[in-house]
Amino acid sequence: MDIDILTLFPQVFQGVFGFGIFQRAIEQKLVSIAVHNIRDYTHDKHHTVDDSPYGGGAGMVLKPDPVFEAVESIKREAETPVILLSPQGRLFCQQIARELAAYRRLILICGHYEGVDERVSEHLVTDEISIGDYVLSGGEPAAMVVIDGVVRLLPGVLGSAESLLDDSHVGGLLEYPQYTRPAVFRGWSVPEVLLSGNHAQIAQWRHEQAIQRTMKRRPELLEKAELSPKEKKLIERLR
Ligand code: J9Q
Repeated sequence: MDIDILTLFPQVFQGVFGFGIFQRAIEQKLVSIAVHNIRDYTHDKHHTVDDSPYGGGAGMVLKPDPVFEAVESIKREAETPVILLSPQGRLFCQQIARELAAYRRLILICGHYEGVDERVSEHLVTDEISIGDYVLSGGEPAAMVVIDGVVRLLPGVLGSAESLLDDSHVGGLLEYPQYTRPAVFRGWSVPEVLLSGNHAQIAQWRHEQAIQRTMKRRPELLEKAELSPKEKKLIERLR
């Protein structure tokens, strides 16, 4: 997959993709990431990228022309999504990550905190994505989140063990608690059942923990989760 990032702050991405799964994926040519400075697509002496809003008000708005020119400079197929990261977008989730992972190429535009000329959203962008309801100073951290979520789904990026683990997450429940050595740390013991060697009992305990945790911390996830009749009974019992 080829990913193009359009930003006013290309330095922010320096080094971000140099570690872990990204580094491997890039080395294996499974992904290629190009960062473009929107300012390079201005033509005036001062390389102006933003201006005050028509109608008045505080702050600056990202001008449309350099953004259009930057996108148009990228060779792309007609179906390539042009994605604006903005608080007005649809909320990023695993389903959207899967959807985006199916494309050959993605173009991501990092907006300004103060806003982007609406003609960019209306006539250039094909998809607008938000990573949640909080204020960021720009779309850059949101682009990193989306890229992380998408790249790990590309064939060959994760090892088979990690992929297997990943599949189990998609059931819609939170994870059960994990422990590693030592069995007693500062007086806090690992739950007895995990040391028992009884794999059926361990699996059942983990499943109960996942359901209990989800009930307590993210009850709205349970509403959407695909649950077996057995699981529904268990929830009733735990309630
Ligand atoms: C560009 N707050 O916030 C949440 N998802 C994206 C954003 C965002 C923001 C400001 C500028 C994107």
